[in-house]
Amino acid sequence: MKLLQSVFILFLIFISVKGQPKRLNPVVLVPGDGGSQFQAKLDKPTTVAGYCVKKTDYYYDLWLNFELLVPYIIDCFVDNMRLVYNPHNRTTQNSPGVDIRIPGFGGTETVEWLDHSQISLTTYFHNIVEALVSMGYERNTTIRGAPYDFRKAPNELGDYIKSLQALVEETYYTNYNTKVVLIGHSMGNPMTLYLLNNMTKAWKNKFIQSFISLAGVWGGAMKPIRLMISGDNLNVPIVKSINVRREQRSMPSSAWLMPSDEFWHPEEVLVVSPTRNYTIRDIKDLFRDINYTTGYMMWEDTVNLIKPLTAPGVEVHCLHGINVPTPGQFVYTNDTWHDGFPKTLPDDGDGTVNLRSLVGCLKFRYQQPQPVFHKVFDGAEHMQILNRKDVIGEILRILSGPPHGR
Ligand SMILES: *[C@@H]1O[C@H](CO)[C@@H](O)[C@H](O)[C@H]1NC(C)=O
Ligand SMILES: *[C@@H]1O[C@H](CO)[C@@H](O)[C@H](O)[C@H]1NC(C)=O
Ligand SMILES: *[C@@H]1O[C@H](CO)[C@@H](O)[C@H](O)[C@H]1NC(C)=O
Ligand SMILES: *[C@@H]1O[C@H](CO)[C@@H](O)[C@H](O)[C@H]1NC(C)=O
Ligand SMILES: *[C@@H]1O[C@H](CO)[C@@H](O)[C@H](O)[C@H]1NC(C)=O
Ligand SMILES: CC(=O)N[C@H]1CO[C@H](CO)[C@@H](O)[C@@H]1O
Repeated sequence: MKLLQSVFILFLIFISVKGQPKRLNPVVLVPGDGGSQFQAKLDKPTTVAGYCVKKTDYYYDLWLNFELLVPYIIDCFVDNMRLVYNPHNRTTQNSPGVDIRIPGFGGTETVEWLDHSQISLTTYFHNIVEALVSMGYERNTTIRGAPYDFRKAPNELGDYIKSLQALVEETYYTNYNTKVVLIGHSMGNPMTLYLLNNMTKAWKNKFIQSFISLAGVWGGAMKPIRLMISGDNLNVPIVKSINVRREQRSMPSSAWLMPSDEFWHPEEVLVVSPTRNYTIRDIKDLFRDINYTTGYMMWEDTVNLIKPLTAPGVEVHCLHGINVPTPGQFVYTNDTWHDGFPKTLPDDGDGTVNLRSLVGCLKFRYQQPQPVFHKVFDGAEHMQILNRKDVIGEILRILSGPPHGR
């Protein structure tokens, strides 16, 4: 009798454990600068060269498409990808006659690869997604992607921020009211912070499990300053920096990612020109002296979007690299000022973002009751951090932690 009872109780326990499988917290991926695919359709009034296509009756891959980055053709690409700033209403528009769309919102495909051909050179969140799938996650249901027009900053991405909020809510509900983990990379982190700073405590408690930030740009970086002054070929050797500058400096996101005076000392020299030095207080003079006052207006539009840096009010896992030489100061000579490539003095960081900005998440520790975990990966370069086994292992560990959030 006693034995039968025990067996019955065991049976009941078995049923209840089986009936309530541990639910994985669904994940929403928020990509960084350059981390979303773009498609374009053209009906242009003019082109920059005779060999540029003027009209298409279909959408084609604009970013990332290596075929468009070869010499000469890249001039067409730059003209199609650039934004036009309107100083009266302080907003940007696509280049005349260029219709842009960002495919795949909600799915993972267009943030797993930057290029349709899905060659390994352009994997983005792919290795992380593959690892999640191997632990039981499923693309498009428990892993979602939130691509966006990375040329713009949150002041012009109101619709995107709303869609991101809606995606989090939808993902929560379609996964039996299970809280969502946000994973951001690079600029995707200040973007996510912008959303979270704008949501109520009640909303965050209901929908958000945690926020995993990879290589977060919490206080800007030096690299966008060089990009604004003289362009940046993004290490694609066949591309000349000056040829892509027109497009790069037209992006409000480039202005948004410039160094923050919360992280750079007012006396520190950021740029040396043949005639003077520029510090964080000289941004206005800098843009005047390089004859790009539009850049200054975009800087004004974006400088306070996440400043003062304010904790997201959710559990944070802050992961980033260290010990990779990262642009620290730019020295221009008469020969290079301001259309040539400067001598670049190194700072610590992940190759793209300066260390002081990467560790900006530590400020959250004193601002919120939720824990802020911090893990640094030696030599994890800004893009490679998405492919590193130790980083992916850490993400899996966080996601398989104790189940909560129901
Ligand atoms: C800003 O002005 C331009 C040019 O007049 C116009 O096309 C655009 O729609 C305006 N943008 C907004 C957000 O009002
Ligand atoms: C995810 O959704 C996209 C479009 O929304 C689709 O192309 C893709 O095949 C889907 N992937 C899976 C694994 O269902
Ligand atoms: C500019 O900055 C450099 C490096 O910090 C310094 O050596 C130099 O004296 C400064 N020049 C001027 C004109 O302030
Ligand atoms: C400054 O930029 C304007 C507009 O882009 C251009 O017309 C002008 O020639 C430039 N001036 C100098 C000194 O480069
Ligand atoms: C750079 O140009 C300025 C102004 O043209 C000149 O005064 C200075 O001597 C030049 N410096 C060098 C190192 O050539
Ligand atoms: C809670 C909160 O701050 N909500 C704001 C988020 O942003 C929208 C649009 O800017 C505002 O209308 C909300 O009040």
